[in-house]
Amino acid sequence: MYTSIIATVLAAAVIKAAPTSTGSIFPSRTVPLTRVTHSVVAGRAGQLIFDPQNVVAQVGDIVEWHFLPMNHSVAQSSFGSPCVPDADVSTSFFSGFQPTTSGQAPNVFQFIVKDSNPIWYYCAQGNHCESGMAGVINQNFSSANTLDAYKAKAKTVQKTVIPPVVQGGAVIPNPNPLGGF
Ligand SMILES: [Cu+2]
Repeated sequence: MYTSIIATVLAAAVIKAAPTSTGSIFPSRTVPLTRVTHSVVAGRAGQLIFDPQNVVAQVGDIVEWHFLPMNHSVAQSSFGSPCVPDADVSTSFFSGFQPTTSGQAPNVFQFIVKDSNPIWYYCAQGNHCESGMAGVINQNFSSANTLDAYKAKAKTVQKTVIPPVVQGGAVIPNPNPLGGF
C-alpha cells in the first residue's frame, strides 16, 4: 500500500509539472487516476522476458516497469510491426535504456493507461525483441492478435528499431528498489 501511494503521488506530480523541452512528457490528454499500479519486471532471472508479459488494466491505471540486468527498455509498437516504434510517434512511449549490473535499475518507467485498446511493446535492446522480449497491455483475447502471434512475427524482424525520443510516460526514481524482483 505504501508503495502504491508513493507511485501515485509521483505520477500525479509529473502530470502537474510544467512542460519541459526534454521530450519526457505525458500526452496532453489525461485521465483520472485509479490509484492502481501494475508492476512489470524486465529481465527476470536473466531471461529476455517481461513478467507478467500480459497486463489487464483499467483506464487510469499505471503500468510501472522495473528493469533488471543488464540493460533493457520498453518501447511501444503496433501489433502489425513488432520491434519498431509505433507509427504514431507522438503518442507512443519509450523508456530509454535502463541499465543495471545487479538488482533493479535506479529508475522505473510509468505509463498511464488512457484507453482500453491493446498496447503492444518490446525491448529495444539488441535482438531482445526478436528473442521474445515483448509484452501487451489489454490484449483482446477474442482476437487473432495474440502475444504469441506478435512474438512469432518478431522472430522474422531483421533489426529492432530504437525510438529516437524518451516520451509517453515518466522515468522516475524506483519507488521500491529492494522489492523482491
Ligand atoms: Cu531487453
